Amino acid sequence: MPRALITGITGQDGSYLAELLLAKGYEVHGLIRRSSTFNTSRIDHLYQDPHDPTARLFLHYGDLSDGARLITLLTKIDPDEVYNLAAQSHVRVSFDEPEHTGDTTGIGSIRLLEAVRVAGVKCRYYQASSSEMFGATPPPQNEDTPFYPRSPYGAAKVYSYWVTRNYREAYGLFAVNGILFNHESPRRGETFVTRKVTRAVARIKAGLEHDLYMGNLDAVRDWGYAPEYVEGMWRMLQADEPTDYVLATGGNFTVRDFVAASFEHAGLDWEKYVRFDERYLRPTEVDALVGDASKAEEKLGWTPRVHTPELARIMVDADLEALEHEGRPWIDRPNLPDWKIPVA
Ligand code: NAP
Ligand code: F7E
Repeated sequence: MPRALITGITGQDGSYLAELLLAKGYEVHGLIRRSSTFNTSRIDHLYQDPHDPTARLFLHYGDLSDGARLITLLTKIDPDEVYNLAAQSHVRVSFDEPEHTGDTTGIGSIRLLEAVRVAGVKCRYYQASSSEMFGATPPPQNEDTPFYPRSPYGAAKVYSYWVTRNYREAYGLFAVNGILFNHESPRRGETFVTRKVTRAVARIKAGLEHDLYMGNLDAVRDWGYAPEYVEGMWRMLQADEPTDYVLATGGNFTVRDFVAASFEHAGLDWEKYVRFDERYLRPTEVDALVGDASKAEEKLGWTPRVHTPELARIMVDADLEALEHEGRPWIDRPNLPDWKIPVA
């Protein structure tokens, strides 16, 4: 049975990747951070009692800031595949917490690579690189496009990209960078622009909110569907040779387009609800990211099926449905674990 370690398993991508690998018959190990509240809501549906002899999902406390712990875990788990998805992943927040972002999103990767090397583990390694590394370089962007990061987050990802390549060249590690363009889903964090919008649409439709405050509506992005992108990550580690790939849809939409499509899907006129607030602007913006994923298509047979307009509809529908269930989860979702059932 192949064994995988996922850092960032509690995040959007980590949860979909865990699902995919379990469905493929893997034993899956996930790194989770200690938190004073539960932080596993995206993977609770996958939880298995570790006392069950058929259990294939195991969670371990750890943090990318703790290199010694990473060595201990790599030695103990001895994985065939390591997916490094953990990061402080919010671009705007990286301007508020630049040092922390550098420590986790940047140095965290070399701590993990060193743990792989020092533990002597023979595994394949995936690094979650980002289109934010292209920053100010105009689209379309592919694997040969020069990097010009525009945030502490983008700069930290460039560092992680290069150390991943360096461990491939220096130590012969099967290490790849997936340079992924924005990918979203109903599990997207609530402060990224797509989810912020679709969640607000549902709440406005339900009469719970009226105004939605936003920043730069002119930014152009190429938004794809996260479950398809994690499948691309897996394909990268099954290839014959380690190399780096862009995953993107090639679509070209402004934030305003996404807002308009989402409100329209719920039968609302966005201009009646959306307001401007400068707090959502970034000191330096990335104006346009549009990817060219032809290498992944040619070498991995990877092609995205869900494009941005359909993605907006999927996310609005999911947020409308979640809101419908929010008030009475114990009736509509009888299989919820009992610690999630609100006290009446
Ligand atoms: P996400 O939802 O923000 O998840 C980030 C994960 O990292 C969470 O599980 C988080 O744990 C964990 N984490 C944060 N700091 C950590 C630390 N110091 N030690 C251990 N774990 C830590 O991000 P995502 O959207 O799934 O993205 C996955 C990866 O792909 C990230 O590296 C992101 O930067 C990169 N990426 C994302 C996109 C995109 O469009 N989604 C595009 C390109 C690249 P908690 O749950 O405890 O916070
Ligand atoms: O912003 C604009 C904002 O925060 C998208 C991360 O997954 O993808 C993501 O980074 C755009 C930007 O994502 C608001 O200025 C306008 O131009 O959803 P976002 P991001 O910065 O593109 C890359 C590939 C990653 O690697 C990252 O981890 O939307 N925008 N108004 C806004 N953005 C937010 N968050 N909130 C607003 O109110």
